[in-house]
Amino acid sequence: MTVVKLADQEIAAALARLPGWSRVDGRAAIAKKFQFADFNAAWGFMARVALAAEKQNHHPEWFNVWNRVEITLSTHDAGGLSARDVRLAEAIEAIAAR
Ligand code: H2B
Repeated sequence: MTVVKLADQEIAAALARLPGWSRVDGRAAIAKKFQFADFNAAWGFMARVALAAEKQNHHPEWFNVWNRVEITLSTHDAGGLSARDVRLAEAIEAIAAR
């Protein structure tokens, strides 16, 4: 399925509404580092994000060490950033804010 890539301006507009998210150097991706009280909280967050990702059929690249979770979003089907990354980032923000 063809996925439409976002233009630079659209990415900038989306990032303005997504605090803490920024473009990744050297690749078409956005990323954010989250920190929680402990592993239990980080894992609970990851479990919720995993369910949202599966629902959206759009999946994060992520890295966890104890209470830290680093998330990178990119659309490999598009070879760039798409509205799917923005939608998942918005869902992740809603989960983190709970
Ligand atoms: N996740 C991400 N991050 N990018 C994709 O292009 C993507 C995905 N594509 N999850 C989906 C699954 C695709 O590979 C399946 C076949 O629908």
